[in-house]
Amino acid sequence: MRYDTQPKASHFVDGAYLEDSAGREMEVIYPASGAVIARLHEATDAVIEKALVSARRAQAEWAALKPVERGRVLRRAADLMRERNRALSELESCDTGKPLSETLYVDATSGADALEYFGGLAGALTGEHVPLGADWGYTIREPLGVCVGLGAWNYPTQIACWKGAPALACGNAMVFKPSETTPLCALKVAEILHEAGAPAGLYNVVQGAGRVGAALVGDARVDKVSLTGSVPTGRKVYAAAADGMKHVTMELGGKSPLVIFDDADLENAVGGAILGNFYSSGQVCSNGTRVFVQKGIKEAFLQRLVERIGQAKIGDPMDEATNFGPMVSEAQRGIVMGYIAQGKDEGARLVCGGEALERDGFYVAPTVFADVTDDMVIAREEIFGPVMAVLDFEDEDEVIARANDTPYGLSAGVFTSDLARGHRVIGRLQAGSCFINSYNDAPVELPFGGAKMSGVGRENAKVAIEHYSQLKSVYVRMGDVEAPF
Ligand code: TXE
Repeated sequence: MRYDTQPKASHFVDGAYLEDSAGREMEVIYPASGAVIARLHEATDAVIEKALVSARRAQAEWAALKPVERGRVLRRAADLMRERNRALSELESCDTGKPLSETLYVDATSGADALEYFGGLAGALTGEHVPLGADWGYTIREPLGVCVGLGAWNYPTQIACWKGAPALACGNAMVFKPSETTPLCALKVAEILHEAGAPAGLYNVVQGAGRVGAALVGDARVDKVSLTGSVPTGRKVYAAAADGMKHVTMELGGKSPLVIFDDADLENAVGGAILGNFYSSGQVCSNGTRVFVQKGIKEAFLQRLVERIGQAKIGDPMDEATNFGPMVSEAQRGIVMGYIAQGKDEGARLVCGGEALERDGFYVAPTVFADVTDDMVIAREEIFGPVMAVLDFEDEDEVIARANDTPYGLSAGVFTSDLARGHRVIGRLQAGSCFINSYNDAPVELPFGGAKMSGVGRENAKVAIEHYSQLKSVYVRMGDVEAPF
């Protein structure tokens, strides 16, 4: 590998890289070849302790700054991320296997957007004055304290920033644990924040798997936990956080519906379905993996879909012409291939793909099943790979009921040229992040998060402030106190 992927040390704690080789060794595998590209160590108890102690100390110092000064640090970090976009994108591609044609545009750049947005908001975070007749009250917006971020492996830079930026803007410190599958990128985020002027210890990165995450969540010095991951892990982390009555944000999985009506613009609908199933090789939580297509447009849709999938450039993620890369890991490829076998067994019609590619790395061909029915496992469970399930429908009420018949509620999309119908249908779908004639846009200005089992709370937008701060209310009596005795 011609890129420098071995970090200076495994962790970034108290403003510097930190190693403790007593921790279990972790290998970082390049998904496009299977080669080991870095060796790290899991955080030991000593590393976790140092991270928490330094976070608490830094948080007090940081919260005492004027909010505009905090914002300036975040905006400087955003500028540094943009200046280094190419190097950060290459690292993201090494860590995840996602092609550079994606990472150059959506990873460090969306991380920078979050730093810029919340950096700009920092100075505007205030309480309010409340008139109470002769008396009055006011509120003070206070940080929560030390926040723990637990990352998934599909967007390691973005997740580190989406959690870190609002946390820091509100005056908190963060201890971030990346996914053990993609541990490299968050270290760069920590480095950049430190260089931009964040005090040592404000944003720490510690490595490890669930054990390290659980140790952080269970620590009494932690005030808030924000997880991006699967529903089973979300359940465990939410329960552990409840024990200490900690605040939580849960960004979990989904099995989202994408509804395509007969009157939809065909090319746009096919484009939306491709974005919602094959971007990042399908490893996106908000993907619209249940594609409900109205009967009148079904054959034309499938034909155009297969033609356009035929134009995918599958290959070396570092070649900028490539637009479809491997699965993140051998394990994930195994999970996806298991679902594909199940789809075949259940009698869904394989329209294209359906196999792992004969080449190095963990590639699975873009796969489409048609004639899928609601009860099939491939229509019910999150696959987290490039597998689209196409289901037929006839009318609006029917498709809404079927689309909502899932424990998940992360996203939903609709394609139609009847805008009144578009809004009406979205209004009735049970999902947090929705799209009309589009799919999978996630600008920092809009809240992102799920309904039902897909999560708790929202990331991004002004509402994220509510999840990283709390209000102190103060009653001020202007006259004498009247007591009963
Ligand atoms: O995620 P996990 P994994 C789905 C996808 C995938 C499956 C498993 O279907 O196949 O999840 O992926 C940490 N206490 N998504 O194993 O297990 C863990 O170390 C504290 C959807 O990567 O949910 C990691 O940092 N922390 C998802 C993070 O939690 C714990 C994106 C997520 O791990 C912990 C990725 C514990 N007990 C996978 N156990 C999405 N919604 O986007 C684990 N962790």
